[in-house]
Amino acid sequence: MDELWVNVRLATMVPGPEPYGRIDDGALAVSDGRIAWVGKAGDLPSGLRNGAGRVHDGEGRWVTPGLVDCHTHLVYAGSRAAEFEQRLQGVSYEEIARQGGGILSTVRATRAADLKTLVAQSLPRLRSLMAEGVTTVEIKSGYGLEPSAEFRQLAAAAELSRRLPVTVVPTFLGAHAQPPEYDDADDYIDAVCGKMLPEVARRHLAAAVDAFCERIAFTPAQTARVFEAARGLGLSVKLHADQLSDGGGAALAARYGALSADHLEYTNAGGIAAMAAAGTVAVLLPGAFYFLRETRVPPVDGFRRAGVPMAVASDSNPGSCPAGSLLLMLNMACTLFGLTPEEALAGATRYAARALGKEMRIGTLSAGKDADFVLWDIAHPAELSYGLGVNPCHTVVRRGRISEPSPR
Ligand code: DI6
Ligand code: FE
Repeated sequence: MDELWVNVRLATMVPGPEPYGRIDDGALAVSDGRIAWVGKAGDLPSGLRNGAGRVHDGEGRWVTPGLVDCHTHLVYAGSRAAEFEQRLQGVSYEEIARQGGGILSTVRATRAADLKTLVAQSLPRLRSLMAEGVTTVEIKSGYGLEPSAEFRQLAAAAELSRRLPVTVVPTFLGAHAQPPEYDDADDYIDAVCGKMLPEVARRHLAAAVDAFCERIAFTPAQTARVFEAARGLGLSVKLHADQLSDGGGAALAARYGALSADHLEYTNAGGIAAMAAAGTVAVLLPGAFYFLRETRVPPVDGFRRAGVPMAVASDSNPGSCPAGSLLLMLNMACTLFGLTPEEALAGATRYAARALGKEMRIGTLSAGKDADFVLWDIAHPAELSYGLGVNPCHTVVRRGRISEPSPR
């Protein structure tokens, strides 16, 4: 049965002459979980108006596409608050990692957790994002670093999508750190490529493969091996690139046709040009920049000039950004990185969808796409980037159905 939403102001996020793809006095028709029609209420075909099974009055609220968080590590066990205290005393993130803390401390906790515990600890993190209108979330593995624990993280991500009204896009990040039982990183990369990736592909455990290319993680050559294997199995790739140093990660990602390259604080001009040519999305993670008290900002102007689309994501993870809010990231993208509020919102809708290879299904209010949208108590869409710790979310609709608010 078709449903109709009327008396709404639409920020469709479809590019065009109107900022935010704005349509005042809009209407939106939903059929079978998809957007059947969207536009000015006055243009609504009479068949849709008269045939609607139910009409919802938006009471003048703004409606945006459901938010898309295209980069998270939210399935893990434990906390790194003690490490945060250490960092505040002056010990760097890299030093902590080299001492066997950092990612490896979360690996120890995650390996020790069973599926039930992992799901229970991850649920509130996901609920917190969803309470602000997130309807699609990417979740990476990477805290197992051995087949059973990596696959358990991906199983937990799948279980979250069964428990909550949210679309989960799983990513395999086996090449996140060198596990303690390996002396040689290349031997571990052998295991990732030879054992884990084929199973990920065969069991459809993840849609894409990510890696951490950095001084404290894997070299460009090791990353390239992971990408070769992934592409050979028909899996998409993406990369944690140039976060703490310029390792040529952006260009490497582009060379393999990556969906996205993420972080990018140290990306150079060659990397920007390569991303533009390859159509690779730049995923900006201002929360990690903030939480690690970094000083080098990503080359946002360069991305703009080259026409590289920019997404904004939470990076929700225990070490560099224990975030439960994507709206806060929109604010930080503006205040710390210089995005406009419109760019920030496009970064959490349209371009985040593209970073997940899902731009045909989600990311804008367009006929034919999934009916994932949010009604907001705001006077202007810039307010979504303006507030700090403010949640103006009124109603979330996913695949045409109103999501019941769930406790955080
Ligand atoms: N870069 C990050 O910011 C996260 N992973 C990565 O490759 C941090 C992960 C962590 O510190 O636990
Ligand atoms: Fe990350």
